[in-house]
Amino acid sequence: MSTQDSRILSAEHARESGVDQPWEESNGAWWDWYLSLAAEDEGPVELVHADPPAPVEPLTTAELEEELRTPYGLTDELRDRFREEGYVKVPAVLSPAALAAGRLEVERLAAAGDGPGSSGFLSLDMMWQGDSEVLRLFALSPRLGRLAADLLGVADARIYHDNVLSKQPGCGRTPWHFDAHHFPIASRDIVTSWIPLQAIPEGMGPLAFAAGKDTWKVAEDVDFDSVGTSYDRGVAEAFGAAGVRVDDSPFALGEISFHHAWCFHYARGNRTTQPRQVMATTYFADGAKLVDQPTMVSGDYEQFLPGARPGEVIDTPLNPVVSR
Ligand SMILES: O=C(O)CCC(=O)C(=O)O
Repeated sequence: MSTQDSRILSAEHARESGVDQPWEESNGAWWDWYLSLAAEDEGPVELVHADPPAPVEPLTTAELEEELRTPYGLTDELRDRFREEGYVKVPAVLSPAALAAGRLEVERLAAAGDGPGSSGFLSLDMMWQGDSEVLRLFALSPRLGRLAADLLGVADARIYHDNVLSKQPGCGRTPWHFDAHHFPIASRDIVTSWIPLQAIPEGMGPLAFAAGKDTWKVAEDVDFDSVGTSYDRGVAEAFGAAGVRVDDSPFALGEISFHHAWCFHYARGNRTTQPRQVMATTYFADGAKLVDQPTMVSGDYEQFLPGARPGEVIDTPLNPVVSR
């Protein structure tokens, strides 16, 4: 698919290039649209051979539950880094055997479904509501939920949604964006954990972050473009001109990142022969409200916050507290 292809939007959405309208299609279609807003990666497009992750005996469900329940022990240095930079990469959060259990499950579910959309990006969301005990344990993990609450500096965190983000070999860039743009939650206390299920070398498209808690202001005046790549290019130019530090470093096995909802991030395409398998879970502060007017950029939010009412505190059965 051409990255300029605006046919991914329905006729009505394409006619109106504004975003003040609800998203009317599936979450998978939302990702296909979103990736169509990315400019092409620079450099060669040939795929580089990568071996599958080395086989590791996965944890049993009971062992996984224990690991995902046990607190991590966040250091002040990592917490302060998150608050200064808007993101942090936390080392050795999960064991290779826990990640192996997650990866096996993601591969099973990816094979069972309809496969990735036209972009080569497979997004499976709300997996904790499905039949997978393993993905439920990851999504509702107190270890991860407590890390989210402590980084945000709030008493408790609720889950907004979980996602499997499988970027197939050859899938292009994820464009520059910040999540607050598409989260319909009226709070600054929102964070996403990004959990690679294998090490992610540079060529596989590690999530990359614009450092600095106020860096979003640098791109504040770039107009959002719902049909072309000008927003992605405009944000990159604004950051380049302002000398913003971009952290596009690889992820070691077990390392996971947390990015604040106002932290700009993007990911290069996957130029390797292996799928880039990731889980991502978004958390928000207990007590936060739904915004007054969700838009199409909010995606299929009613799936994630069923029954939540504009302007009211979010407290639905699909958004339990996960920090304890
Ligand atoms: O995995 C990707 O390429 C993008 C993920 C992302 O933007 C996010 O988790 O906030």
